[in-house]
Parts: sequence; C-alpha cells; structure tokens
Amino acid sequence: MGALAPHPPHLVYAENPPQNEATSEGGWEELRWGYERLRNSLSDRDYDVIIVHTPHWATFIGTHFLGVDKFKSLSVDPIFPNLFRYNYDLKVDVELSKAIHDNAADSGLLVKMMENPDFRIDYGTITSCHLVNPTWDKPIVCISSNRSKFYFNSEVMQANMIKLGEATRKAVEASGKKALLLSSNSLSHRHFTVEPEVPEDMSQEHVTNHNQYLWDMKMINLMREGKSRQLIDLLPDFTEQTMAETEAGCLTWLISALGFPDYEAVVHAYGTVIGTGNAIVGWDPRQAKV
Ligand code: 2X7
Ligand code: FE2
Repeated sequence: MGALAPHPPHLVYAENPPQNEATSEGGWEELRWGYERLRNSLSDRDYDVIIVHTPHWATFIGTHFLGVDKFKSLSVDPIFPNLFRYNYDLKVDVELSKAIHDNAADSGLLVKMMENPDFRIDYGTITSCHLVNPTWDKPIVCISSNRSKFYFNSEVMQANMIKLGEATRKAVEASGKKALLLSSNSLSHRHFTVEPEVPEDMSQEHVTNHNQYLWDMKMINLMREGKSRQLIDLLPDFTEQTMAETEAGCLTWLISALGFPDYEAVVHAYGTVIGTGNAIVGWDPRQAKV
C-alpha cells in the first residue's frame, strides 16, 4: 500500500499529542480529518513496516538510509520552533533498510547507510509517521532525499527515483514483509512569509494563488483517475510552476515502487497550510482490476 502523506508540522501541533511541547487551540481540521480517514482505511490492514521518503533529510551525495535500530531525541522544526518540539522514540527495520540499499546499489545508484546513533530524525519523517500511525507500534525505514533535482535537473531526479522505487519494491517482495509506503510531501509549495499572530487562526488560511490550486487539482485528478504515468510525465512542469515539494523525489519514488498503478487512488483530503497545497491520498492494490 502507499500514501501521499504530507508533513506540515502544524498538523501535529493542532492535534496536541503528549510528545509535542507546544500547545494549540486546533486548526487545519480538514487535513486532520483526512488523516483520520486514511488511518481508518488502514485499520483492517495487516502490515509490518512503514517506509517513508522525506524531503527534510536532504543528502547531496546519493541516497541515505537509517541504519541504527532505535532513535530517541527531541526534534525541533527549524522554521517553526514555536509549533514543533517533538520527543520521538522510534524503531528502524535495519534489515529491510539494508536490503533496499543493496538493491539500489546493484541498480547503479549511489547509496549509504546512516549509522550515526546520534543522528537527529527530520520533522518530515516524524510528522508523516505520527499522523499515519500515532502509536508508533511499527518499525520504519527512512529514505533521504537526494537533491539531484538541484545538482542536475528534474529529469535526472526522476530517473533515479524510478530506479529507487523499483529497488524498494524488489526488496519488500523478497523480504516477504507487508509494507506501507509514505511519500512525505506537500504539493504546491509557495507559502506566506509571515505567520498570523495565532498560527491556528483559520481565517488566515488559503492557497497562496489560484495557479497553485489549478495545478494541485490537475495532479490530484490524475491520481483519482489512475493515470500515474501522466502524473509522473507532468511532474517536472508542475514542480517548476508551483515550487512543489515533489522536487524531493518522494512522489516519483512512491509511484514507481507501487508499479505505476492504473487503479484509482482515494483522496482523503486536500487543504492548505500557510498557503501550501496538501493532499492526503491512498493507493490500495486491492483496488487493482484483475
Ligand atoms: O515542511 C513544511 C511543508 N512542507 C509545508 C507547510 C508548512 C511547513 O512545513
Ligand atoms: Fe516540507
């Protein structure tokens, strides 16, 4: 299974979980209820591991994978320290992580296991995993975002992420495990540069511009129609026009790992956070026509 699972830290802040030091009066309900619908859709599904690809662990030389069993520390969002100071305590499926790493290396990608036990986990990983599985009762595999879009261009990034998706799929199938894959990113990503005095003041929340909204709907409709090849073909133009967080490669990796699904994705929510476009979308292979 797979999901587009965006990570605005505002959504964790709005939920007031015990792990987060900041407290709120709520906010961004449409997206939070969308995460609830995604969790409900997973509740009767038995899976062993969550594999997350995150924009906020940026690596410039190759793709990196967490390679230590457990991480426990405080994650503070560098832009929104007022909203997100989260005490995390998580487990890693190092065996599967290494298997994906090895497959990716065999396919010619530059890869590295991250074995520093003091490494600080990025807020993208924590936010998406918390909102999908707040009990943290499953181990994760965490994959960095290689910034090949910036060093080269979108086409190189996409070619590499398609290979990484195939390597992920092969490793999961060989492991015999059932995995939930998360693409931890927003869609359109132009945002306001000034925060309202009350961050959860919903009278201030809307998409930054109409162009972003139209592009987001174009991409979401392709997901709903099961047109994943067209989605990936359009991705470089979408990313350029809306500064989309798809620049990180997460969504290309996910679609490739799912085998370019031609079945319909389920959109659980669309909403904005500080002007960015965010969709919560699930792909369930049970929807595939036989
Ligand atoms: O990282 C993010 C994001 N992707 C979207 C909105 C707000 C904050 O942080
Ligand atoms: Fe982000």
